[in-house]
Amino acid sequence: MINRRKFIRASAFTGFASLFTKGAWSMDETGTVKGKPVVISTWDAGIRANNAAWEILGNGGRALDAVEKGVMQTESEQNCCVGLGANPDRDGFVTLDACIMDEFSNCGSVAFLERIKHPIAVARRVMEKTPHVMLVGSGAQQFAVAEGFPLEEQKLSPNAQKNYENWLKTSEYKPPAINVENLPVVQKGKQGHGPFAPYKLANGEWNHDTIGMVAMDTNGNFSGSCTTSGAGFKMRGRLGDSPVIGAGLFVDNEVGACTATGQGEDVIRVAGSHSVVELMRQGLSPEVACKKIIERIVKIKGAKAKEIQVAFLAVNKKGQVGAYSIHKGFEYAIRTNEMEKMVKAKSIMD
Ligand code: SD4
Repeated sequence: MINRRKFIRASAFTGFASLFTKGAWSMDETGTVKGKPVVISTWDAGIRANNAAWEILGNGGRALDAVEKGVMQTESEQNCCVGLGANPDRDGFVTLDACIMDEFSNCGSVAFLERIKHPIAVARRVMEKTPHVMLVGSGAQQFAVAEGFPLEEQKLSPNAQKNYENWLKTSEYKPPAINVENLPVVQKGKQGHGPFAPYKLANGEWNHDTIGMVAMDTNGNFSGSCTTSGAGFKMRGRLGDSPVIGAGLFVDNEVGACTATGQGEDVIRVAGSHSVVELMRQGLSPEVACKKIIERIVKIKGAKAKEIQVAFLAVNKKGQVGAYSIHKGFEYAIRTNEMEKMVKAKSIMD
């Protein structure tokens, strides 16, 4: 992940200095973007991922190919939020989860996968070459190697090494809070409370560890992908929502697609992305559907909702795009024929 300062500097060079300015782009008040194709993805790494996806979508290609290629870009970025350069689990190992889903409701997933650079590509092979949906752990790795994916060296990136050493100083045996920069307790610089301990990375960034991407191609077909290193310093063997079809990602070609980011345990609890798509099927706009499921999580969590971040990002068949999060701070990247932007999502809490 690049931080905000670096991102704004980079965007000035690439001619996208007005990425956050209102009204400079063509999305109407219902969130409808003009024309197809469209690709959206979570957090600021999404800008570069969307560009990679656009090489396919912009040439009339299939959404499935675009969402695979798009997030492979992020998986390749060392020092980023996703892939082998990301933060390890509490035992010091990077374990990766990913899933992919196409317009025919085919889906594939890998979880607890080690030493493989592109888990999303392995997830696609699971979808296309096996009778199964999910492969995990050593079995997933064995399958990847048999499919010709190189087994990479087991070594932390320099950034992850620093983050891990920093975390080891306290090494609290609690799941860290994911994407929580706006929590008041964090802003005061105090230790978190409750079951989740907010933390800052060694480089001063907050912990985003995931990219979710959904796209509609020129034929109006949807696909989605989601790939993650999971929560940094998680318990060994922990899986979040990202590799779980229906939680971190869901696609229904008649309706649209949704992806999630944030505290995976709480996305799984409400079958998050599937629930958003089902509300869109009933006629709710993507933004309202995302909001309703965020509200459901907040209701379930009660006072503890203050301690977690969850966000959903969705697109429907009309080309409407929407997102919602528990806390302020969630943003997503969008690319269409007419624009390339970061958008700040609405939230329930500050
Ligand atoms: C997880 N949902 O493993 C992921 C984490 C995430 O930005 O979204 N981080 O729970």
